[in-house]
Amino acid sequence: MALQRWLVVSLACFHAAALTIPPSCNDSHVDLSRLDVSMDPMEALSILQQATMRNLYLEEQRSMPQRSTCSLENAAYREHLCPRERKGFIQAVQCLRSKPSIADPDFAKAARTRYDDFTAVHVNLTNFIHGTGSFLTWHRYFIWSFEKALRDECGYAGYLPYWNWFSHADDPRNSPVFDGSDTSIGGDDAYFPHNGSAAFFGYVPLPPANGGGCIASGPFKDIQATIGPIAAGMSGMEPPVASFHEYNPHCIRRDLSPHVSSRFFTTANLLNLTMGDASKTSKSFQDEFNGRPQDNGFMRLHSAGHYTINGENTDIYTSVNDPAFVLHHAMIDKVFWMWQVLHPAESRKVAGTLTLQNNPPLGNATIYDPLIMGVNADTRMIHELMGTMDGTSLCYIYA
Ligand SMILES: [Cu+2]
Repeated sequence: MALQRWLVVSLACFHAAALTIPPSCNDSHVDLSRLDVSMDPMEALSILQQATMRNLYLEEQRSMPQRSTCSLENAAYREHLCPRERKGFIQAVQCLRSKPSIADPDFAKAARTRYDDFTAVHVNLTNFIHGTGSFLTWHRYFIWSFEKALRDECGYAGYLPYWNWFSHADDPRNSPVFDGSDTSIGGDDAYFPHNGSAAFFGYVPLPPANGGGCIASGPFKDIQATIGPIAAGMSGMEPPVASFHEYNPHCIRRDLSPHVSSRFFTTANLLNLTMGDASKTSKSFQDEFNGRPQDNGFMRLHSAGHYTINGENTDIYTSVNDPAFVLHHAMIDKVFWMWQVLHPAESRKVAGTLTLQNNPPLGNATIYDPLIMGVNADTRMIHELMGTMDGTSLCYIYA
């Protein structure tokens, strides 16, 4: 039944992208020994996806019929969207950007729209949700809340798409995500001369690419944000605001660059995270995902996404202002989900501190720490966001 449903969902839009990731739920075997650092990362991702689905299927067979209300039969699928579906997603994001903020002005004085309510909670909590034990679960809950708002408040019938980093890693400008077409989230085609970006708070200098200007194409052409910038790493950006409560209309800049994506969106990095040394423990997985700035600016996949897009994405506080944020973090969540399913013994553990760079030192995170979403969703504990099919509000998987 689960296999049948997968086919129905995948074929509904009849797009080739989904068909390249076949369901392997009841295949007899997924040969993980085929994984090799020399293979194309898209192929490696496909094999990992098949192995993940097979594990979920086998787990479901073992635990039936006691399983929670969430199953492969009724779980939401976040998948590649065909152009028509992408338009639906884009229209819903635009809808959220047109609705008034409902946040308390004491919390989000510069917010004007429902979209800004999401930026605001990310900004206010930045020092407690990055480089911390809550990083992966907080951002999982964040994009889920965003997806829920699109569906409940803007009539979106689908689920979140994700930016597949490994497609067009050598040429992100021509990715369907960023190619400037009306089914993309826009490009970076307004050239703006600048001196590049300084990643990791200045540790890692990056060269400029060919964009850098405001979004000048696609459905988010000329959009403005009102919160920030606060700590942008790209040169020439508007000066930082004195306070994140300061109302500061400014455009969303990008400078799509293969410099980082071609170096870090590799098969070796994907396999290290999901099956290699970094996959062994919850701590090593999170450390590797977040990067090791002390190690010659080794970025890994989270930071690599932000510094492939550049512009507003170089601001750890206000990167949410760019609609690309949610697509990037959906891909992070997909890799997190795959790792969890493939490493069940470690998948429910949390590692890390409570503050960015442990400053101020407030101790280690536990699974009972709160994940705060402001007006966007109820406060939950970390352990409630650990599984995407655990019978909490979450009930989704990735295709
Ligand atoms: Cu973040």
